[in-house]
Amino acid sequence: MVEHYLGVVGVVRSNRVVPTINEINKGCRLVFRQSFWIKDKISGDTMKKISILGSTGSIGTQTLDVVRKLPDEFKICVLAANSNVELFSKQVEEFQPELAVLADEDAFKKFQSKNFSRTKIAGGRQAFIDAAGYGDAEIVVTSMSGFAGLEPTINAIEHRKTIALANKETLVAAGELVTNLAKKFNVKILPVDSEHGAIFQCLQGDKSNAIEKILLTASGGPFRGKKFDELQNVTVNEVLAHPTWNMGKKITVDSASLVNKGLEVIEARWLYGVDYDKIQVVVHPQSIVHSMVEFVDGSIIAQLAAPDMRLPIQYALTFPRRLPSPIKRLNFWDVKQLTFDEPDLKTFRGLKSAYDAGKIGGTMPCILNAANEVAVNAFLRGEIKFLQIYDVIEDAMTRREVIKNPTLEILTAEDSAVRIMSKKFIKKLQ
Ligand code: MN3
Repeated sequence: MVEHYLGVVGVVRSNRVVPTINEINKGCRLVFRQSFWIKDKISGDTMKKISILGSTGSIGTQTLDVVRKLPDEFKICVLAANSNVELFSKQVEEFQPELAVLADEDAFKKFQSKNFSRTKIAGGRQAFIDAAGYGDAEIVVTSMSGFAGLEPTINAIEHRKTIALANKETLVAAGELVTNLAKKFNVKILPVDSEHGAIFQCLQGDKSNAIEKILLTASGGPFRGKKFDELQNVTVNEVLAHPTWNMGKKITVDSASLVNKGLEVIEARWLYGVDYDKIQVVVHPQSIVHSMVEFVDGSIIAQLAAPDMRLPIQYALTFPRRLPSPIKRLNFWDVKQLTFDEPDLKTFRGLKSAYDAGKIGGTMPCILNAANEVAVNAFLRGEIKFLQIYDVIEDAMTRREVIKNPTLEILTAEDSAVRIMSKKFIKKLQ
C-alpha cells in the first residue's frame, strides 16, 4: 500500500502533500483533481460514494454494516429497496443518502409521510431503475433479488458506475448482454458472491491468463448426501435451515436445490470468460475454502476465510485495497479438517440443468432462471414440493424455443412468457 502511494507521488512532481504512513493507515488517499494531486480526507471528498440497490435485504444490510465499520471510507449516495418501509426508514435516517427510493408504490406511500430533510425521495419501479444511474456514485451494489435486477444494472453500467454484483440472476439471464455493455462503457463488474469474490482474489496479480479450471466450492446445503426418496417430502423450514450461510429466502432455497450453484457456474463463466467444461463444482461442507483457481502448471490457489459475507462485500468496495475487517479469524487448530466431494447431479438435477442451459446459451439461461424464480416462490407458498422445482425448470427448458444473442427486449419478453407458462404448469402439478 505504501509503495503504491509513493509510486503515485513520484510521478507528480508538483505534489507537496505526501501522506505519512500513519495517514495512509488511517485511510487517507491521494486524489487527482483539477490537474493536481491533493490529499483530502477531512472534507469527505475522497470518500467513495456508493449506492445500494436492495438495501433492506441480506446483502444490503451487510453492506451497510461494512460501511458503518469503515466510516471514513464510504458515503452513501442512494439507498433503494422494494417494500420494507420500517427498516428502510431507519437506514435512511442513519445514513442520510442523497436519494432514497422504494420500488413498491404502496410502501412508498407510507414512507412518504416521513420527513427526511437531507434526502430526496422517490417511489415506483422506474424510480428504482433511475436510482441505479443517479448522481456521482462510484459504485453501485446490486443486491436486489431476481431478474428484476437486470434493468437497474444496465442503467448503472450506462452511467459508468462500477458494479458490485450481488444479483447473480442478472449475469445468468443476460450474461452476454451485460458483459458486452460493461466492456463498451469500460465498467468493472466486481463480484460480491463469496465464491466469485474468492476467484477474483485468487486471480489478483496473475497476468498469465493461464487458468486451467475454476473450482467452485459448494456447501452442499442442508440436504447434502440425501437421495431423491429422502427429499420427497421436505418442508419449507427444513429447506430454509442452511448449515453455514444465513441468507435471503430465495437464495436459501436455491442453495438447498443446488440451483444456486448452477446459477453461480453461469455467473463464473461470464465474470471470468472460462468455458463450462473448465468450471468444476466441488462440494465442501465447511464453507471455508470459498473457491479455487487451478492454473496450467498444476498450481491451485484458494481463498479461505470464515464464512461471512461482509468479507467479499468489503473487498469489492475497497478493491484494490485491503482494510481491517471485524470478521472472525480462522483458527486451524479448531478447523482441523476440510473435506471435498463430488456433487450428486442425479439427485440435485437443477445443477445439471444449469450447466445444460449455460452450454446451450442464448435465452436458455434466462428461461432456466425465470422458471426457477416461479418454482421457488410456489414452493415457499406451499404450492409444490421441493423436488418439483426441478420439474418446473425442465418443463420450461424443453418447451421454449432458444433465441441466440438476445436483446434486453427479447429477454424481458422471454422472462414474462416463461413465468406465465411455469405458473400454468404448477397449477397442473397441484
Ligand atoms: Mn455464493
